[in-house]
Amino acid sequence: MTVAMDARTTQLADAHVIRQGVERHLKYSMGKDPEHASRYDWRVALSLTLRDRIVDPWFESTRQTYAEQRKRVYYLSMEFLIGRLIQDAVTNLGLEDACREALADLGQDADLLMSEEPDAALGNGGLGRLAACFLDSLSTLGIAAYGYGVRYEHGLFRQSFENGRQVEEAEDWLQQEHPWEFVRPEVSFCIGFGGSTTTSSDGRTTWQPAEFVIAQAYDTPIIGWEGRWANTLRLWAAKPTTIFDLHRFNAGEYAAAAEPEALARTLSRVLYPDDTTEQGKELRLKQEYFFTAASIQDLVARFRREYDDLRLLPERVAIQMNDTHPAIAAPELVRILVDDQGMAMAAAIELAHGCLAYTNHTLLPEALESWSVELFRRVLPRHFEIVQQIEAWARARAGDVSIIEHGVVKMGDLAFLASHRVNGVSALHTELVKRLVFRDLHERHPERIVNVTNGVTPRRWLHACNPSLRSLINDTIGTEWPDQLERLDALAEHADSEEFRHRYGLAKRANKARLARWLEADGGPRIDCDAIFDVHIKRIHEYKRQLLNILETIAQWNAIRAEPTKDWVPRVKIFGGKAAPGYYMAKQIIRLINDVAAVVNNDPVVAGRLMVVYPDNYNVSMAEVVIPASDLSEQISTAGKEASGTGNMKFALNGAPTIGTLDGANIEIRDRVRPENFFLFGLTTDEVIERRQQPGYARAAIEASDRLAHALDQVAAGRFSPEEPGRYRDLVGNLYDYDYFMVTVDFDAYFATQREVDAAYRDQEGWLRAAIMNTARVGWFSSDRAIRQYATEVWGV
Ligand code: 26Q
Repeated sequence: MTVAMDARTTQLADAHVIRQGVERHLKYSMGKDPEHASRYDWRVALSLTLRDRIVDPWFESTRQTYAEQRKRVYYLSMEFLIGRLIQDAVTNLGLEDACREALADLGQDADLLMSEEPDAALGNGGLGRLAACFLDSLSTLGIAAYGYGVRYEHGLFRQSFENGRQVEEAEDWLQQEHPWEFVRPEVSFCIGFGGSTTTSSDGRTTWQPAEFVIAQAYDTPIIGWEGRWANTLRLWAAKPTTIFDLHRFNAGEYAAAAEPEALARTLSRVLYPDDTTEQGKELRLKQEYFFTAASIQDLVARFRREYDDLRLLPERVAIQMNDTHPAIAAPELVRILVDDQGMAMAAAIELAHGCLAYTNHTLLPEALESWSVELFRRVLPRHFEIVQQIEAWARARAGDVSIIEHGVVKMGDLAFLASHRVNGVSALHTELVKRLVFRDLHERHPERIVNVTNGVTPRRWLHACNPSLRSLINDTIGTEWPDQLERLDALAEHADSEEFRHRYGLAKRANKARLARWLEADGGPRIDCDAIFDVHIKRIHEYKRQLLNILETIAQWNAIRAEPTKDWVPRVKIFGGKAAPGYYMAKQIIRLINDVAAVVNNDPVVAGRLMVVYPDNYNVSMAEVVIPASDLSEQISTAGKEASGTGNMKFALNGAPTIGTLDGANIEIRDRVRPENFFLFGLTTDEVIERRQQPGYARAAIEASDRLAHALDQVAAGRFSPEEPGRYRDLVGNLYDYDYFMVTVDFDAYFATQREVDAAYRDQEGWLRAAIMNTARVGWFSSDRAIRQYATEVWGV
């Protein structure tokens, strides 16, 4: 048989099995006959069918891990932004065509079903999406691993716009059946809070918590590339120890009877919609402890089932803390070893230290977690004592260090000192972590901080989301690249082929048309596919400088109006992103973008040559449509503020050159794609620090730039908010007086670089060449490479 016939036979067989599975689940899991089944029923039946296909490799992976007594990696994260899972399963199992065929036989449209799956949005942004990409790579590489997190009832809020303003609504992904998970009622742990500690005459301390909740496990299998391996994402839901107060119910106090349940459930009810500031203090601390304690207790129990000797822990267990949110893992592990297992304190700390590692994701001082001693002690009295012990242990080794200082517990310092490795997420960020965040600790432990630059999974971020480019790549260099992404390098030589460039251009064009259709269906305006699709999608934050982008838009609008007959390169500015609900400035920026869109998009003089579109509720699924359609990637953070960025990698991979600053992973991307294929502008990190010392730097920058001054005057005077002329007076005033993020200082360079982009885009052949070089040169940014680095440099697996 030929290879092609072989493949066709397999596909037919797969399609047959899928079809049978869907029919069976429709009937026996959903209780529907095909005549009366809704699209929801079909979708869940499909998901269950795919899940069935994952179970065997999942069992096999677990068996192998036990048989070989492998070291396991535990990835603890408050966030897992995994998005939709049907496409993911189909991609990794190689069932794309079979699925489509099976569903067509059943009279169903596979793409439609998949597009109706709700996003699992258990995260805010980069840190949560990174955790999801890492799970994908851990399974692809066949590393025995567990993701541990919280099964939030409500993921990140739904965003809509009312008169341009962000409005938040509770997200409700669990309203519908979530077919991917297995509930594990038998895997539950009792998690305590509050109370006090007592020390007996033999010196043993015990903790008597004042209240308890149950942490119950829900497992989602995570299948790797080609279904070779599967790991588990275990999410904890909070349940009450007593479900219901029957006495109160019988006394007619119906609401009060349900109180124990309501109270416990708040612990896993919502994801904190904030990625900068600490807030909701007590509940947040309890959430962190809740999922971390359950995870540590679970992994120790698993270890105990296999081994008698606790001293083997660091050989068999690696615990990665995704930022400081799970840093309570350190005292919790020590507490279990000392209080439950009877080990000596110093030995226990030593063992914990051998297991733990910590990834830092931020340089923003306001995002570094700290808890007041009063709160910490009240909620976790025993852990407070242990933190003091860890501090003393660290002092004995490294001198005058502190975790508790000025009445607060510094979680970054705790995570650093309790870990044997600490890593930054890009080369620059790692250097800045050494220089700024942990300067003193780094001097004392110069070997501890290492760099592991982030990565993204090419399965989701190229193979699945960009079918047109995927087939071109397959035709050109073969199909081995999804788990060996550096093979994309072989595309570079094809950049010289006119034929290849043409086909690459057609793929991009198809994606742009797909986005244009999606936008219109979403209620957005019709956009011109000949225009540059210039995309800025990420959380809204002052340091990410969406304000710089919209001010440049205004300046360009002015330029077009001044010379309406000139041959302008058409551009569509696409924004996407949510602001933390309490972040006033970020919300003002959202409103300004929407206000500018209303004016610019309806200006007959501009006639569609410049448009601003801002679809609401940006999420993973939107990114999957937008990124493949992008021509230009906006990565314009103030230098020194974006730890890494991962969107930057996804854009480059999908053939959108970057306009950006020397910040985070941009620097490494530029090194690889080469400077001529990257639009660089702006102050460097050191220049930013220096400029801040100069009094009146913002005012000076504004006075030196007519373009900027004019745009700011328009905003301040209400040109985009005629019904409320003073709406943006604060926003503009703040720029004059306190432009901390250097929007004014970088404005002229940004504007000029955007004009270079225009010129470059006019030369379509040159542009395509640059786009191809971006795809070809960023294979290194696969999360497989990042995970390999963690495996050797951090975990020792
Ligand atoms: C802390 C306390 C209370 C409430 C919320 C938080 C909180 C929540 C989320 C603090 C930080 C975050 C998220 C941070 C984050 O996403 N950081 C991003 O991490 C990416 C992965 O490393 C990087 O690429 C980005 O540069 C970084 O901004």
